[in-house]
Amino acid sequence: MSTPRAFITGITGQDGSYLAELLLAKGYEVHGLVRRSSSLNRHRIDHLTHEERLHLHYGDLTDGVSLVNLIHAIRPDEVYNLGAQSHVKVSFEMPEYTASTDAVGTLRLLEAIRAADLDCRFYQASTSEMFGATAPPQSESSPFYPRSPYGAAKLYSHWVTVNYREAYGLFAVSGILFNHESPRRGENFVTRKITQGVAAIEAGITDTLVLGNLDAVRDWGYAPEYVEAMWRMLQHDEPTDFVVATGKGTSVREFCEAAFSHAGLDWRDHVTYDAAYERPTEVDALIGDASKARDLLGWKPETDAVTLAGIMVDADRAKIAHLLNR
Ligand code: NDP
Ligand code: GDR
Repeated sequence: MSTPRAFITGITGQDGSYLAELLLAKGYEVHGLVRRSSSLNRHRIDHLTHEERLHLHYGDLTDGVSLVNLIHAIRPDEVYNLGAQSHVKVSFEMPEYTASTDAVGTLRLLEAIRAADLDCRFYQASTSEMFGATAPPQSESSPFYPRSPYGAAKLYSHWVTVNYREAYGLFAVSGILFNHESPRRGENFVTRKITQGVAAIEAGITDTLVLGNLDAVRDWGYAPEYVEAMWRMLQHDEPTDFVVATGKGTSVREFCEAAFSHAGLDWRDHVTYDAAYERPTEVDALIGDASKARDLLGWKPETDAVTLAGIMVDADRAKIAHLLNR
């Protein structure tokens, strides 16, 4: 059997880096899309760049020509579309760019696959943000009600993925993933902001952490487990969409409490509020029902939010200790 070939957009992001690791370990040839920037931004995959089976290509989801050329040249067996402007609050400040990347970008990629007449499997990184105002628990059959330009853009991509499956028979699936975190999480998402804050407070670098809405409830899982679910979706015998979640809701306040107490600190002594971190429309509560993934893919989460907070605090502590050289 020939070496399977995967193409990942968003390979420099949290999920892309874990997925690249997983696929390389499974023997894949992995091709990743990287964006040109004035200084290199590949710290999450630096440890993989010695791999002979890893190939990085310049391109952008807003540049259809680059996608057409790459898909034509690589001829992947599996495409994972993880690239996105993924910050909900930023999407209110950059709605048009968010739509171009997170909505039309998916269409551009699907059209590139169609133009190349490829028999390949396609994974779309859909999100619990598409449920938005719909009350939990949310499953594959819950109604969508996005509450941000990000959620609305992702909803377009979700439906266009379904449509390409139905219209052209493409093996295209949408993974509706609930929040998942790790030590590689971007610093301006709330979990990482909290765990970095805890490590900095403990090291005496700062004394306060400024946050917005503490009442929001999210279903936080561990990112390495979630990329395994993505891969399983593309190995399934039929293309169908899946919710991936832990099924347990935790408020931002509770996550704070867990992270601070892991370091022997009381969050109430350090956390202050700034309305600047609120969103024009908030998503109050997301808690997923992943029974379908459990039943059809044999996937189940292993790490709960409190354990996750501990893993992330320990990683941020180690980073600070390394920086301070102690
Ligand atoms: P990150 O923000 O960590 O990574 C996003 C990736 O997309 C980066 O590699 C980034 O490149 C790339 N990217 C951004 N804009 C473009 C563009 N215009 N063209 C090409 N690539 C681009 O996200 P995550 O890894 O956390 O998430 C992966 C995907 O899953 C995203 O689509 C996200 O919306 C979705 N998702 C994430 C969830 C989560 O909880 N993490 C939950 C549900 C869905 P660069 O490094 O150059 O910025
Ligand atoms: P989310 O993640 O919007 O759920 O999107 P984020 O961590 O940004 O926010 C979670 C909740 O925390 C509240 N919050 C704050 N958020 C940030 N970023 N910074 C703060 O200081 C702060 N204070 C309180 C927010 O209001 C919100 O309620 C993530 C992204 O990964 C998306 O790409 C993905 O699709 C969804 O998860 C599922």
